[in-house]
Amino acid sequence: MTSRTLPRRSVLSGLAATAVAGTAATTTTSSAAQAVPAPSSRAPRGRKGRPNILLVVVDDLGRGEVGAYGQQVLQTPVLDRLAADGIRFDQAYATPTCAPTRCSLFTGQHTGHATVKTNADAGRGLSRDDVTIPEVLGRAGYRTGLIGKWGLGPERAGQASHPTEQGFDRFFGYINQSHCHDYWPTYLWDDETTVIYSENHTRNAVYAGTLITEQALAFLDDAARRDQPFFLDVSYTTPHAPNVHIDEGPYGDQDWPDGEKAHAAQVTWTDAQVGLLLERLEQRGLADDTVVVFVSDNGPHEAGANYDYVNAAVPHDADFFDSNGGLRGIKRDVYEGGIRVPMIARVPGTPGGRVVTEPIAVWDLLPTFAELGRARTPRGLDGISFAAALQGRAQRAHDHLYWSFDEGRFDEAVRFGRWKAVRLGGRAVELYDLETDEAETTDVAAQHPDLVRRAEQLMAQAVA
Ligand SMILES: [Ca+2]
Repeated sequence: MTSRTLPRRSVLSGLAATAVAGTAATTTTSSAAQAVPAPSSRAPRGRKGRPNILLVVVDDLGRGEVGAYGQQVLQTPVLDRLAADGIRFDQAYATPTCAPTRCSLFTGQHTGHATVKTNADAGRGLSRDDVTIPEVLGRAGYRTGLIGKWGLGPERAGQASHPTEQGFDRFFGYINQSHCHDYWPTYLWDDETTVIYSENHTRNAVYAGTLITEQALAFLDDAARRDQPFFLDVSYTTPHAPNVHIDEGPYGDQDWPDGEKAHAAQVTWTDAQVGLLLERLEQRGLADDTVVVFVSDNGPHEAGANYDYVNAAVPHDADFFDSNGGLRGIKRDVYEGGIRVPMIARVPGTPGGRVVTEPIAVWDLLPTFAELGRARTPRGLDGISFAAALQGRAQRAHDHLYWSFDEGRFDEAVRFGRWKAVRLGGRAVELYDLETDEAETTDVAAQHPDLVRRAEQLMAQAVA
């Protein structure tokens, strides 16, 4: 294996240093005034000064399950280190469930406008009209890969929603989002074909998460030999149910129910996989040229789930490890616990240990990555670029953020500034002041009829 020698200095350092030096302060970061490296005097070679982007998406990891967000029991040393070296987003949002988050993430639209608004929509998947992150970056010369969970379409090669039809040069993993939770699958997809592993589900067969890491590392090895920037999305399916794992990790001696030990092992295993990816970036000389973003797709779950390769449902309680970190609700809620997720980024050449408190959402990733990659940003997005926050500059704020959840009942939420409005099943709008009541305990709608009217207008506009 040969690897190309890359310039040691980050391709981003000059940009970030200039940006921070040119801005007196930012209200959104805790250490923006720290010294940053001097701008590079050398023009970046090969990749034309555009960073690689490594996006790691995990499944149902709660904000409270990460040490950097206050978790005391579950071990997440890699993510804690990533936050120390980079940025912890304190108010990062996804949607209440898997498929809508992935659609919003890839297309820059909230669930009022996205093609896949519910998990049920995932069976239909993305359309040819959807413009995705890999399409946007691919047109700008990026090599693009998705390794792991897709969950945005039916299992047929060549049709509109297939990852390789939505801009990915390389795809390995699961198409169907129910299939994603078969951790010992009989088959996985490899570009447009399937690879068969066994005739039957068996806990002794290959663990899919290990294959996901192997294929992601292979993508990075390949990327290091190319004179081309890359966008790689590694989407792990843990720590989603079922609550089973290859081993109990560091928790074998704990006097916990089996489901909690397995869940804990999933969390720490997932953290370790991120460590393997970061280590490979270093080994291949890519780390100084690569922006890393880690995010979960929704709040924590407490599903037991009886899958056909697990003999019985293995319960897990979201309160056992305080997985939502004291917020209200879990996955499938439009309260903060369902949608506010752990999100950590590392940007070479910028100060570490920063905390960004400005609200941002997964639908901001498309315009953010487009700006970083100097690609053309599509018009009409709900997302806005948070490249400024990544680079330590003052971040433009969203006017508002919108969420919906449509599984049996229609729930909506909208956030504007400090205010968060929630409407469950068409009932009266609830209003919370997140500045003083982050846990959404006290409905103040009656005291603020004007804000309730504004929330109702924003909700109506969001689905118009
Ligand atoms: Ca999920």
